[in-house]
Amino acid sequence: MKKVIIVMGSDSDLPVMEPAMKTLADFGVPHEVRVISAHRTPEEAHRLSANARADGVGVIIAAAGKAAHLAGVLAASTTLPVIGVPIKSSAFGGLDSLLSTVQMPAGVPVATVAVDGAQNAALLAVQMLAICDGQLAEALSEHKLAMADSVAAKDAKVRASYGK
Ligand code: RP5
Repeated sequence: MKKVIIVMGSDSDLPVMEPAMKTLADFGVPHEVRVISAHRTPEEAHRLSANARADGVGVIIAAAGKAAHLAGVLAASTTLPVIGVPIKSSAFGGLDSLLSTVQMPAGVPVATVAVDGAQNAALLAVQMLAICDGQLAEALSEHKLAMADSVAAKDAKVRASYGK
């Protein structure tokens, strides 16, 4: 199976991104985690991205905050899908990160999830890998059923408390 690489602009992004690691582990998807900055280590960002396909990577997840150019910079040097996670910042609550990540020029797409949307980034990566992997697709179906069961259980509890 191809692996997923999670790249963060700083180790300060790690607490937000931990659900992504957990989700990939839950689906048995091999993954690596790196701290590489579009601004502080731009050469390493280019090197990782340019070599990612040859290194067995299927999807890149890039998380960054503030002037969050990491996902776009990685997308510039690869034809692999890049999923961007805008990290909530203190000054603008993540709107700065969201716009920096999502507003890519035509020709270089970044699939941007919600601010701090680490779990959805991982699920989207799994869904991309599942295009050509029946077992992974089956695991995703089971995950959806489990989510529906959990909502049904909450519904039953609320109805029992408040009637109807
Ligand atoms: C971004 O700046 C990082 O992705 C992080 O979200 C933010 C702050 O980084 P640190 O100053 O905590 O290293 O590049």
